[in-house]
Amino acid sequence: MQVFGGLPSPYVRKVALVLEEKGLPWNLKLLSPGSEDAEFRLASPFGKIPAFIDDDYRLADSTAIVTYIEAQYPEKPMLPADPRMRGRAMWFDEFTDTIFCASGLKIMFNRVVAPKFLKIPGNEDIALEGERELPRSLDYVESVVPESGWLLGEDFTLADISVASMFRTLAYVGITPSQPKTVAWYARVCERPAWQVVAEMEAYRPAKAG
Ligand SMILES: N[C@@H](CCC(=O)N[C@@H](CS)C(=O)NCC(=O)O)C(=O)O
Repeated sequence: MQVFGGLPSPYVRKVALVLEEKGLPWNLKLLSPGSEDAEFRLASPFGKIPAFIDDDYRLADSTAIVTYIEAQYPEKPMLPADPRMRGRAMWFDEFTDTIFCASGLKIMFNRVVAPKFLKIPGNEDIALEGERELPRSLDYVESVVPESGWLLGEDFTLADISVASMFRTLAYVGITPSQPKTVAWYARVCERPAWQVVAEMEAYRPAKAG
């Protein structure tokens, strides 16, 4: 299996973590959003990362990719079988993609991706807007994260992967979890072997990254 993109993206890292947790063989083709790489564009018609290939099957969007991986390779499930728990897992994934990432990536894009990776100026007004929006997501996570175990209980799932992946991306802009239950949960995530494999693959290591 091949994943296209860069691991600083919370969406790309999410897919990488699911593949590693499941122990599936995969490799990363490093490229930026909008790349004209032909294989990438066949899988990602709008040029967004991640994109994904499994044999002759191509797909874009982290949630779509994870849904495929889970259905095709059901061992070591990352999505619960129980309907209510599965719905809850998808809620955490969706919350992260559309609320947590929406504010966090305003900061990440304008302070790191644009100036350091794309060599174009970032927009500090948008970064500041992201900073103003971010606390509601951080407070929400603290309100739902358990004292022990994982977001859905005993099983480590996509819910933990999605939320933790965005925290890892925030480390690039110097933001680390600060609320006690979130700090402890994130530390537990960072101890997982799959997390450490993917963290090792990330070339850029912020000082306080997990
Ligand atoms: N919902 C998509 C979001 C993917 C996404 O927006 N990726 C960003 C990088 S973090 C991107 O490719 N941005 C370029 C663009 O929007 O054109 C997913 O879950 O994969």
